[in-house]
Amino acid sequence: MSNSKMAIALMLFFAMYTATSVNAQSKNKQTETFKVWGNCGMCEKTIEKSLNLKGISSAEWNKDTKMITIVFNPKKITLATIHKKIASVGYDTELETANDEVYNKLHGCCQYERKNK
Ligand SMILES: [Cu+2]
Repeated sequence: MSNSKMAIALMLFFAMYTATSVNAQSKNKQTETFKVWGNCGMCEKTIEKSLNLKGISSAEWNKDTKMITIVFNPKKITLATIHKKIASVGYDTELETANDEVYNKLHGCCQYERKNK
């Protein structure tokens, strides 16, 4: 094989290799959307900050719709853990209810109307 053919073969090999690993990565990504009770922009910061964790690539909460969209790697973090994390900073989710004590410590404007317990 000539040198230039060899170079092309190598390039093709790396292109294929890269494509395969990108594919494998996206297979480990799961996107979930669910409701998180809350009020304002400050809530948004608290909620999203609580999800600054290994295995979570993005977390976006919308104060108008109260819906959060999370992109995560289910091999590194489970959806159940994510719900618990949000509840641990004072916010009710569809699956978890925040502790009253934590809720009471939220800023006055953040004391949203609780979900029906
Ligand atoms: Cu708030």
